Amino acid sequence: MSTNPGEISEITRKAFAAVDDDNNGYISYEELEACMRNVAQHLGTPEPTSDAIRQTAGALDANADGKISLEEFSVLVSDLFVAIIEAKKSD
Ligand SMILES: [Ca+2]
Ligand SMILES: [Ca+2]
Repeated sequence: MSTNPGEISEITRKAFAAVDDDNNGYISYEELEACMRNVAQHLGTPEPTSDAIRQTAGALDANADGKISLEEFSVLVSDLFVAIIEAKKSD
């Protein structure tokens, strides 16, 4: 998998648009919750608790305005990529 910055920002934009259900340019806590529950269902893992969702939302919402911007969301995606790359290294 290639991970050049252009591709990462493209993936970030697509992922953000997928989670931003009402297309208002921000991910609300409710949209994040729906996304996390969906992902858990797809992976067959237990649904995240309300606490886990609040924690994730709070961690992403860097300026604490109650919504997650593309900029804030991109931090999560970059972290995911770093985690994937690190995991590959240890293979
Ligand atoms: Ca939204
Ligand atoms: Ca925010």
